[in-house]
Parts: sequence; C-alpha cells; structure tokens
Amino acid sequence: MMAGSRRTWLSVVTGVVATLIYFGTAELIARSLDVASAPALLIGQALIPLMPTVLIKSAIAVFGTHDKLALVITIVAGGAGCGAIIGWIGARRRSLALVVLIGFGLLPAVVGVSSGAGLAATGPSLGGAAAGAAAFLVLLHLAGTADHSSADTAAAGDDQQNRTPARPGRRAFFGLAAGLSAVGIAAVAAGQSAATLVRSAAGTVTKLVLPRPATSAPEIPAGAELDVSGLTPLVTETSDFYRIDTALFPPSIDAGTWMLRVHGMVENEFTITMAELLDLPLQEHYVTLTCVSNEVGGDLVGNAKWLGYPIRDLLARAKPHTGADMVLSGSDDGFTASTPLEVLTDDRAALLAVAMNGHALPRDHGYPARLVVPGLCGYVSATKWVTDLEVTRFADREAYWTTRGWSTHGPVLVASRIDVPRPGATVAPKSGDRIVTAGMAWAQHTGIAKVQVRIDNGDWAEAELSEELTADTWRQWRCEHTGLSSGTHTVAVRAIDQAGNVQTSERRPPIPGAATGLHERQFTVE
Ligand SMILES: Nc1nc2c(c(=O)[nH]1)N[C@H]1C(S)=C(S)[C@@H](COP(=O)(O)O)O[C@H]1N2
Ligand SMILES: [Mo]
Repeated sequence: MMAGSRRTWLSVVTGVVATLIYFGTAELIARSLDVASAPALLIGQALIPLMPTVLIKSAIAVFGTHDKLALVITIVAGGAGCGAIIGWIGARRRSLALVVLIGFGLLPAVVGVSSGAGLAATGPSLGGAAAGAAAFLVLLHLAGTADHSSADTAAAGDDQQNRTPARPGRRAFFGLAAGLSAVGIAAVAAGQSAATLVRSAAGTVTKLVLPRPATSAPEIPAGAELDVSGLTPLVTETSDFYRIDTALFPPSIDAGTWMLRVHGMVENEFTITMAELLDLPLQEHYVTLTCVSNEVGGDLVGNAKWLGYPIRDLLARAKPHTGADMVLSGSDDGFTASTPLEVLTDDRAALLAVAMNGHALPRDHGYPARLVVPGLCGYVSATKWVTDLEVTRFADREAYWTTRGWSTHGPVLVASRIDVPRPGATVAPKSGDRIVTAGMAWAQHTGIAKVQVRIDNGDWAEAELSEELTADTWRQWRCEHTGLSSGTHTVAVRAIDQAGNVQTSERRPPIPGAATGLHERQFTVE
C-alpha cells in the first residue's frame, strides 16, 4: 500500500518533469528554426479565437499588454498539469502513459499544420516529444529502483545500520528530476515564445524605403508639452506604444509581395502593391489611438506620427455603390474590423499607414501597412497587417469583435486620466503650499475643450491645458491646488470635448463600448 502510493507520487513527478522537458526542448528547437512553431504559441494562437469574451476582457484588464505572456505561462502550466495526470497513468500503465504523452506532444504540430504553418512547424513538437518521452522513461525507471530500494530497506527492519544512507535510487531520482526541471524551465524561459513575446515593440528591422511626405505633420507648438515630471509625453515612443491584438506572433509579411485588395460593393475593384502605394502622395498626421479595452485611468492609449495614404482617396478610386455603409478591413491573420463608410470618406485623416514616428511600422504594429482612423477605437478601425478592404453593409457583415459581444460602432468617448501624483504617492507641497496634479485627456477628432479637477469631492476647478496639436491628438493638463491639509486626499478628473460632451461619472465596463467613469487617485500630503 505504502509502496504503491509512493510509486504513484514519483510517477506524477515524472510526468510533470517530462512535460517541462518537452516544452523546453521544443522552445529551443523553435528558436533555432526561427519559426513561430513553439507549441505554446501554436496552442495559444488556436485558443485565442475560441476564448469567451469575458475571459479575454478580464485577461486584458488584469494583465494589460502582458496578456500574451500570461496566456503562454498558463499553457505551460496547464501542460504540466496534463503531465501530472499522464504520470499518474504511468504508475499503472507505462506504455499507455507514453502514448498519451507523445500524442499530447504532437498535438501542437497537428494544430500548426492544419492552420497552415508549414511542415517546419512540426520540428519543435517532434523533438520535444522525443526528449519528453526519454525523460519520462529514464525517470520512471529510477522511480522503480527508488521504490524498490526503500521497500527493501523497510523490509530489512528498523535497526539495520545501512538504513539512513540508503535509498540511492530515490536520491538519483530526485536529483535527476530537479535537474531536468531546472533545465526545462530555463529552456522555456530562453525559448522562442519568450523571445517572441518579450521582444520590444520596435524590435524588428524592416527594409522599406519611405518617401518624403507630400503633406507633413504640423510642427509641434511650443506650448504643446507641459513641464511636469512624471507626465506622459505628447508623442509616444514607438517602443512604449501599447500593443493589443489577437496574434501571439505577428504575421511576417514581405512588403515586396504585400497587396491590398479593395473590393465588394464598388464599381471599380482593384489591388494596390507596396511600390504603388509608396508612389502616391503620402500624408503625415499625428493621431492618438485608443483601445476599447482601456479601463478608466488605463494606459492602452498612445499618440504617434503616422505616414500614409488617405483611405478616402482609395475609396474614391473604388467608387462605392450607394447603399454601402461599412468597410470591413481584413488582415493577414484573419482579424477584421468594421468601420463606418462615412467616417472613411469624410475629411478626417483616416490613413492606410506605412510608417510610425518616422520609421516603417514595426511588425507588432502592423508591418508593412495598417489602418489608423481618428475618433474610433482600434478594434473597429486600426487593422494591422491589412490586406483587404471590402465595401459592404453593417446589415451584411460582422467584424471579429462584434461577433464576440462588442458593439458594431466603436466611437472614442471623451476621457481623461491622472498621471501625477503617482498612485499612493506622498507629496511635499512646493513653494508655499502648492500641490500639482497633471495628466492626459483625449476626445479624438472632436478635440478637448476643458479639463476639470476636483479634490475630495469639492468644487470642480479648471485645469491648465497644453496647446492642442490637432483635434485628433490627446492633450496634457495640469492643475495647482493650495490649502490641502496634511493627510490623505482624493483627486478626480473629467474632460469636456469641443462638442460640449462632459465625461460621465457613470461607471461602465469596457464591453460593449468603451469604459466610462471618472479617474480618481489617492495621495498623501506630507
Ligand atoms: N490584425 C489585427 N489588427 C488589429 C487588432 C488585431 O487583433 N489584429 N487589434 C486592434 C485593436 S483592438 C487595437 S486597440 C489596435 C491596437 O494597435 P497597436 O497594437 O498598434 O497599439 O489594433 C487593432 N488592429
Ligand atoms: Mo483595442
């Protein structure tokens, strides 16, 4: 009885260790093959479209832009859980356990090939399964000897001299298990998934010779940035720009073969190549992009200088039929967004963009081309790796997030955020008893008219605003407060847009539109 449960327990450990060796080996092979074929990535990518909306929403709420890392860690942990079950089976039926182990191990290869990843994508799973199976057999063998040696010792009686230094099999088992676990975990950390997920957003070097813009972005006015330490910069560095998408590994697209097809309810269907696009008169615009999943006070918002061709002019060439009211943009990875046709044909700077902050788009942000539309949330407008514009009707087609509970139209709502003081900060009043609060406010394409700040539910005070760059970009605000007693205080902020819309205090989660409510923050005065 004792020996049986001990054998089960050693076998469970064996299963977990074999799984770690599986993932580690596969990750390293994937890294040297340099294809997005790591099992954790293949499984993750297959799971994302199947995941219920609440789960995705809470993952983004909890992990923000680390949602992908969280998913991969969950998959490896889940794999280790399966390993434990396989180990449990192995205590009874070794060959069955081996078959299950190898079958599970090859699953990512099957998923990869069936989603078009190519045969090279099977390498990591094959190698991982072989190494995992080998580790499994060796450890199970050692577990067997460990079991026997302890059983023998027990049978030999308590007063035997050799009892204490015995159990060599057991020591070998745990030594090897610990060593293999360490190797497996280190390999996972050094592997392809980690490399793909941790790589900086600006990380990929791409060869696109960008033309000079036919229309340059406006000069940044002197007063567009306020001098407050800790305040978010007006223009977001590309490497700091938030990244949200459903692609665990961004598609790798050759700009030389990239094409955009414009079709659907149009008189003149056409395709455009990158060379043709770069030959057109391109425009540069600052546009602030926001994600519908941004929580009140969140950081899924950024402002960049985009270079691209007006989508309006592409559509003019296609000549949409009357009755069409939407453009369904599609990307290389299958994502789609539904954008109102009228937004893409009015005078705003809706761009088919090829560059961000003066450089070709990084892979994570849509290389070689993406859409950027001022005034709409990213999920209904900002398609990265865009390859397809279908002119259609909201009544006929649904986009990726619409089928998962988000609204068909995703206009940006007037919003504001506190950056200074930091959460829970203790601040020492400056000259006299002055305390400074500061932050950002946005209402893309409408523009921010006012920002108001309130301390401890007192009266709203008018904040100072940075000079507006364009109505499509966010603005900084700053406010001075005097006469605050020492102790804890709460600051709240609200913005008012140029159309007179006041940011609502009503708390609403990010589904089905954008989150609403006021950002508040506590701080302590010394
Ligand atoms: N192909 C593709 N494009 C996409 C998405 C996506 O999942 N796939 N996500 C959209 C969403 S929800 C947002 S908020 C923006 C974010 O753009 P960024 O990652 O460059 O900041 O991209 C949009 N474009
Ligand atoms: Mo988004």
